[in-house]
Amino acid sequence: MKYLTLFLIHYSLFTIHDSAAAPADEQRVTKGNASAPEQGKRPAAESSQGKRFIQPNFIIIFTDDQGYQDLSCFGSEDIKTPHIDRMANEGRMLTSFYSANPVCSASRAALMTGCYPRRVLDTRVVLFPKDNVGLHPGETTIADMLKTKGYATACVGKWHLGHHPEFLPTAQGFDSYFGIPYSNDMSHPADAKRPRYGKWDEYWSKPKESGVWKTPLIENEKILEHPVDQRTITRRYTDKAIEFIKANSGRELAGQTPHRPFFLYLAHSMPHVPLYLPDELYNPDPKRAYISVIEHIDAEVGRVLDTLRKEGLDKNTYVIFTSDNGPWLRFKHHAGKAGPLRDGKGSTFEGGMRVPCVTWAPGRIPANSKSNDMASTIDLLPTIASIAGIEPKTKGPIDGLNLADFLHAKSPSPRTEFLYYRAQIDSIRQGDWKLRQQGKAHQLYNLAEDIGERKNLAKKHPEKVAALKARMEELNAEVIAGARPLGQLAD
Ligand SMILES: [Ca+2]
Repeated sequence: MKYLTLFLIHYSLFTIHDSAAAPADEQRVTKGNASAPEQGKRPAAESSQGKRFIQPNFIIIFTDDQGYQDLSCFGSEDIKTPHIDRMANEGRMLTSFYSANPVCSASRAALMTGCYPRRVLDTRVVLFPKDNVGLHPGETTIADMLKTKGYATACVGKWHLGHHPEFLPTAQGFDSYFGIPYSNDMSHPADAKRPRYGKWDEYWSKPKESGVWKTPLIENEKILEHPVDQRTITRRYTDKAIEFIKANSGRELAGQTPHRPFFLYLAHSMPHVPLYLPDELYNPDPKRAYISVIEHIDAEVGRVLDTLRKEGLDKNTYVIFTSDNGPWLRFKHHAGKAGPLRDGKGSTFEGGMRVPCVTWAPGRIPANSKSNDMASTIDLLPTIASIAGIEPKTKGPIDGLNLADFLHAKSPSPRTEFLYYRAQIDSIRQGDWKLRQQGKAHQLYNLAEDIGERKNLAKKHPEKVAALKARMEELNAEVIAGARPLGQLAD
């Protein structure tokens, strides 16, 4: 059997490390909800003040290559996103929110583990169908963590942390998986020849030929459809997500669905190229391709939010909408925009990693609020842990910080520093200052005054450059010293 040995090793054999702070809302959490709930009962506990603590649900909606400006509420001039805008009106927009890498796999590893990708994915940033590696199954993902508290967990959409069964979501804490295992421009290894790259107008003109991209659709560990019909995939992800929400809603009316808190990771595979839409939404004008795809995603996000409202879950569910990295600018109207930020996907300028972020939990997260404090996808694991009343037992140290009070607008963000990695580190932000190191050259920007990173102040402030460089090296050395192995298939 080819299956790797590491897959058989139980998590508890690894060093256990308490990495996050105790729950922020102590008075609402008691020992009574420490064990997994019985099937059919929503875990609840009496606090010392007699308030009942209902385990909240969590949904992360993660899009692919969506730019900082690609929502109306983030300033888009041509895309209309009424559903996500409503979410922002009812919730909190974070305008200095960072993905932890400017490309797919590394960004997702960071989101799932609360770690800079250099700590958990080595120097790999994008995994390909020929690769025999993945995120180590011994890592603690958000799903693993929530399972310790009896959560139902589902991953719907693009995974991209290893496509072999040993690395798929069902090996990483998710009860179920429905989605594509890598990007929608990658083919199953049996179809090694990839269509000519970059002819996006041509592909857009032939929507019925979406099958030229031989990307498989996987259910749990098995291929369900190959190639996946990319025209309908965004909608089918949503259908699966809604099915999962309803199955765990605990709706009294039906009396049949079990009461169970849930975690849904809904990772749309677009607007990564190639772009496709359901037939009835198709517009032959290629200049409308990207715009229409985002508007379609927005409508589908609206369906998820409407389901929460209809099922009476809107007061007890956190929804976080964000993107895995900036827009792939060289593909023009098949890509988004990061204005007013500089550059896009693949870059450690702000446009590559600062992404739109809208958080929503009516009655918990204040409505119509906004913050420009620094925060990152790596902070979501400890934040969710805190809100759920869990002290995460991760495989080793993590880099994320607990943002629960910040999300609830009770305190500023505790994040005052952030490291920017591609395969290796090259930048640091500390407060308003950002240092980029490119070979021997340095670029120093004050983001409060120069969000577009146009005015290099390195020569003017050599002492600042030296201090930030030293700090970047110090923090990076900690990450590298604590780096953990990538998951490898046995020979
Ligand atoms: Ca991406």
